[in-house]
Amino acid sequence: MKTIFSPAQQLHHGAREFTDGQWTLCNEHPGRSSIILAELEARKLGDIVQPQDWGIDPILRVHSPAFVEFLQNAWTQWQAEGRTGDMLPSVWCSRGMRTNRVPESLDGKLGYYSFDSGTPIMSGTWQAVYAATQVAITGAHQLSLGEQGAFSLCRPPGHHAAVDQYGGYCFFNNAAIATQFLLDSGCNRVAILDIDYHHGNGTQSIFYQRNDVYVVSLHAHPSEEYPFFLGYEDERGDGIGEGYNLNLPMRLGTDWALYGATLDHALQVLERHGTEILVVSLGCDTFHDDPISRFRLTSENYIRLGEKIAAFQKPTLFVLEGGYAVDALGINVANVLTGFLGKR
Ligand code: Q9C
Ligand code: ZN
Repeated sequence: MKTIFSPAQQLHHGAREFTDGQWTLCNEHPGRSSIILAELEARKLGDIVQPQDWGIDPILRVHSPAFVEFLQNAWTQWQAEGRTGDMLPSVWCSRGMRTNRVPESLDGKLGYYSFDSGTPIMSGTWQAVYAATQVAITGAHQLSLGEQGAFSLCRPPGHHAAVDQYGGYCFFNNAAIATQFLLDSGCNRVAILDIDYHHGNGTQSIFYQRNDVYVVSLHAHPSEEYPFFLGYEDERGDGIGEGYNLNLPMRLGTDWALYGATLDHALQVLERHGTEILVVSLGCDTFHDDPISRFRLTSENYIRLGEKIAAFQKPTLFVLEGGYAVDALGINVANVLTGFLGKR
């Protein structure tokens, strides 16, 4: 099974995010991919290859042209204004405000196109987020060629990114772009299984009114955890998409006993739906030692998790999302893939 990775993804390295009233070092940084790559190489889990360049069109199948153009030009415009720090928003369009006007000012645009203060744009962001989409698409292409599995080692992650909004360390929704690419390649009954600790609000919103992609997400309950404003159990899809979205939120402190059982349930639902191809938004921030999360999975649990997904017996694309306990991240991600490969 191939891992796809582009060194250009490392060009995104934001300095700080805003947490607890303080500037803290970004949790989402290049060291995350480096440690995963090192562990995959040490375990000889398959070739690590660079992505092909599929251009911008597959991105535009998911994201709006204005949003893509904003991300492409934001840093250049920021520099032209003589500003030197990372770009971070500090005001957003909220209830009662004008949500349909794009301001001319860069600070206004930042607030218009984003939803949190943890996701800086800097000099290498565009190159990295573009590369991450190509990594995701190349993984999807592997499946369309008939491969049974592929791992798109994406960073920055993607599942919080919506059609025209970024946040939660995510800019382009890599998993959604890969999924759309599979549909456009003639695949049917593609499902997304999101097992990042956080609800994939972006993925949900992209497919919410559609019946061509079934989206199932296991995550910390949004009443207690980021992103707070989406991911509740009563969100089941809208219009023709009704019944094509399933949220399985769990309380803080959840361990493998509940998590494993919930994953079994999710896979049963996907089986009943008739899923033919699976895109897994893989976050290892469900780990007990994750610095920003409060689930209690162990490194060993990730092997079992990979085995469960293997037992589902569908071609599977893993797309990397979160996971911030960097010392254990390589082991945890490699454990998922080891469990998956061992039971194929
Ligand atoms: N300092 C993923 O796991 N927390 N994203 C923001 C601001 C955001 C996590 C707090 C957590 C996002 C892909
Ligand atoms: Zn996460």
